[in-house]
Amino acid sequence: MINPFSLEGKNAWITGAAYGIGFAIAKAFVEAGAKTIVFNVRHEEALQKALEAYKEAGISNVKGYICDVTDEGAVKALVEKIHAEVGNIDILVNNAGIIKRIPMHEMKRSEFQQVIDIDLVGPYICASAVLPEMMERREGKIINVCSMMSELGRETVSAYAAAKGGLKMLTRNICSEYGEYNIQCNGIGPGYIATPQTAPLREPQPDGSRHPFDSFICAKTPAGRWLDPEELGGPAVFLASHASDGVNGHILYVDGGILAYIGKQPK
Ligand code: NAP
Ligand code: GCO
Repeated sequence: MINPFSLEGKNAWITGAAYGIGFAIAKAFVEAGAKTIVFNVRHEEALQKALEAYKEAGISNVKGYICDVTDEGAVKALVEKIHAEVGNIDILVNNAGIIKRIPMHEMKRSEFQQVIDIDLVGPYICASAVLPEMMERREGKIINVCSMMSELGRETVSAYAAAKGGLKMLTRNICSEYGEYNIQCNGIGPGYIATPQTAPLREPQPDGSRHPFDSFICAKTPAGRWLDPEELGGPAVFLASHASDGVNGHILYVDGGILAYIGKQPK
């Protein structure tokens, strides 16, 4: 009896998986039997640090490369290198992303563009690079890391929300255009996760009190807490495995119920 959730023999490329959500997804994939994890970062120092972290986590079937997801030539070269050194790319997780928290009317065009380039154009570049081989093999999994901001807005994150909203529709369009090749493209929509990206929103105030945003998010989450990156592992394994072969164009929100909840009434 084949376990539909197994990733045995599968190679997964998780962009930006040096730490945070991508690193947690990589660990979950390895636990599900993945053959090789590939990740990419922008700088040598981050690469060495990440390889150390994988080693400390007991993960040896991992290869790291330097590649900026916005650099089309570098991405195409990386995909060729992965094919030569690792083999097929069975699973692509478009995880790499940044956020800039600046009031829109104060945000420079270049700042807005940088978020769009990394969070939306990057996934387009990486997916376009892996699709030809997946089409040839008539099999593949693409998982785009979306966000609460694929559905909701908030002050200061206009570029990020525009990118993540676009990423939701890019996910649906890849599903529509490539489903006939037995390629499933889905999104995973984390809620508020405790990673370096959200650290500024959780830092205690100078007087030692809780960051107001920390209290706000806990009031907006039914469980009253931030989620851990590891809580994304199971849903990501599901979307990467044959268990989800019938799921396509779906955004699987892993938000602890934020999107379903009006928020805890202040006492
Ligand atoms: P993170 O801790 O900031 O990690 C982001 C990773 O992406 C880092 O390894 C970073 O490497 C890499 N990266 C950034 N720009 C890159 C580029 N141009 N090329 C290659 N790698 C690049 O973020 P995270 O919290 O783990 O978030 C991961 C993904 O989940 C992002 O897409 C984020 O938008 C999304 N997300 C996060 C949350 C949350 O609450 N944390 C919730 C929903 C969605 P460097 O060290 O080079 O910057
Ligand atoms: C923010 C946070 C969020 C999270 C995540 C929510 O400033 O509101 O950074 O954007 O990163 O995307 O799902």
